[in-house]
Amino acid sequence: MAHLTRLLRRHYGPLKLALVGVVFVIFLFIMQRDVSSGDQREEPWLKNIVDRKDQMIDIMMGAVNNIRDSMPKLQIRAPVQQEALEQDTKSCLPGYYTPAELKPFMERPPQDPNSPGADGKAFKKDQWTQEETKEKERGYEKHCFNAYASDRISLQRALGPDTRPPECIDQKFKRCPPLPTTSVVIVFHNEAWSTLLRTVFSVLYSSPAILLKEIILVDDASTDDYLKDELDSYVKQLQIVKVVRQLERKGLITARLLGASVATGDVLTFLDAHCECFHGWLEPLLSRIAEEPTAVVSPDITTIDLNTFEFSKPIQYGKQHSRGNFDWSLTFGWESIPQHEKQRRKDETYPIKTPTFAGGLFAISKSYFEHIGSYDDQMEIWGGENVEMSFRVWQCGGQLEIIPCSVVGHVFRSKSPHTFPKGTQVISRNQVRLAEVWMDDYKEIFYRRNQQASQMAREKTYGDLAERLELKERLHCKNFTWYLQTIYPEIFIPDLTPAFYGAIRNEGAKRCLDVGENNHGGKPLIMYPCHGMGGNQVWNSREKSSQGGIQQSTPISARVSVCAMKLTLLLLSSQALSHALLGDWRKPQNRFRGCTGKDVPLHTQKSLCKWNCFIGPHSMSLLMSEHTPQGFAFRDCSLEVLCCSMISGKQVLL
Ligand SMILES: [Mn+2]
Repeated sequence: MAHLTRLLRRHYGPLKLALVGVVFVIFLFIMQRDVSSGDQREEPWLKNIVDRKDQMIDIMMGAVNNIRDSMPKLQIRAPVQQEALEQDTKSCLPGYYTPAELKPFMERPPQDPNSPGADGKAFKKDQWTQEETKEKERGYEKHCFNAYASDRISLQRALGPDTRPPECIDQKFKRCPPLPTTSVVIVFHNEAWSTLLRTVFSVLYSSPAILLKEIILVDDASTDDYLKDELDSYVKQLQIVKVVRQLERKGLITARLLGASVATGDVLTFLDAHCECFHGWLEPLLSRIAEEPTAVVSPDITTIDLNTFEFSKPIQYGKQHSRGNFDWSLTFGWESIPQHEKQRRKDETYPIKTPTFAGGLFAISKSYFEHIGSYDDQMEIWGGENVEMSFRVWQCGGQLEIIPCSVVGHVFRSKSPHTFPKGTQVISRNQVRLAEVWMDDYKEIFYRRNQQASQMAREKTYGDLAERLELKERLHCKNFTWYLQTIYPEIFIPDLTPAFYGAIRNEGAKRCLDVGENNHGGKPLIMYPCHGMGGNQVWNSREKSSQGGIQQSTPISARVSVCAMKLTLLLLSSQALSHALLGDWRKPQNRFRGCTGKDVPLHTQKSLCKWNCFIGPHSMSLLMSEHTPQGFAFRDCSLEVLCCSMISGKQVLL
């Protein structure tokens, strides 16, 4: 038996293995018969039987493990996990890192509490000479933030005491598996000297020396002289800071790929060029990646005021967190985290799952970054890459998280100071690329909202997608329905194939019915100049309906009949709309009426253009915007003339 065990514990080729298997089954059969025949025996034998059973289980377990080990691996896992395992065996002391072990790469010099912006406070100045005002204005013009203030705040400024929640401050990090090292990659283009260097110093002063492999500054073809030789020689003194340069302006995506290609750390940490890192920002990010190598983690991004450079410090208790989302224009946004996610988190050290991420500041295992397809390198300049990566990471088996104990400040600007060398259509192009690869049929909802994108998709001018589609195939990524249902079930999904959609234009005023800003239902609608870009002016019919009449119409009456059809649809779909929403609009007195006060028979096409507006508290439209799950009530006569026509819809020919 021992001989057999020894045999089984060694590795075998498939043939030998099969042979061993057969022998083993026969052996089991004999043993089993032996054991069951023993069942009838008397007491003294019982112990013997139990022993034999134990032995048999041992042998079986040994054999099972042995066979499993010798099987070819059917699934390809992220290579990073194996690397992490290797590290485990290399050097893994028990217990937790001590503060001494995690001491920063550089010690901050003593701070003058009265210096401008000290401890993260706001820069203040009351008296301005003409010269200073000019300088300030130039700064705003060039950088879209107060560079005058930034230039006067110490590059080494500290951010005051650690104000994070206590569990963040007290968080300990296991030595095993060890925290991975990181390369911090910072892309810049004509960045102000002071913001760029303050970012660098901030990393050096707040990142443990044993974890910070290097800082890589990637110059995306800056044109300012001070960012050339002067920068090169300045960072030499900082030892682990290097500059790599992209000679042609290709944008953030290729610049990051260039940075990643020269990085030597286990983890890539991407930062913007105008950031400041708070106490203990790095360890929680790296610790989460050590624990879950497929996690793509963002810090909690706090605001550095663009006017005063005041750093908004974290609060100890009761912080209301946000997570990333997107709308059907594929624009990234923030929202409060839903109740179920709040309940899952026991304290602030728990990550927050997020459907999308801002994409400016995050950390990812370098090998996982490569495994998951880094970036779509045919995306240009900027825009859409964060949403692309969000969908890709989730759909292909990773996770996107915000780590609240990691706090990094960022100067949020209200507009971009940079030019788009090929115009802003590159954003649409990037978005079409991501929609085509990751969104399946849901891409149509996006195309309805973005005419430019829709045209690119039709004309196939978005470049070659073969590599990205191949990646999706190779990684066995899940579809977009799965993403929506599992990762972002809270999202409102408009009809995939509405009977009608488009803008609703007031023919007299040439203005369009518009959802208005930040209107997620409940606010009145507005009339706004028609921009033809979709966005807040996209309306869908709520239900599919095969209404006739349009084809036979002359262009003018077609316009009218669309209105008629919408209203007819309203009647038809009334069962589908909730009563709360509808009120009692079906009562004759609550039907649409002209401003003359006369009832307008809904089926009379001719009379529609005489309408001035919809009135009455329960006047409803069956149309819904793509923003909100509910139809809107036209409550207000000031909506101007609503003799409308659908424009830019697929089935409406005007
Ligand atoms: Mn930025």
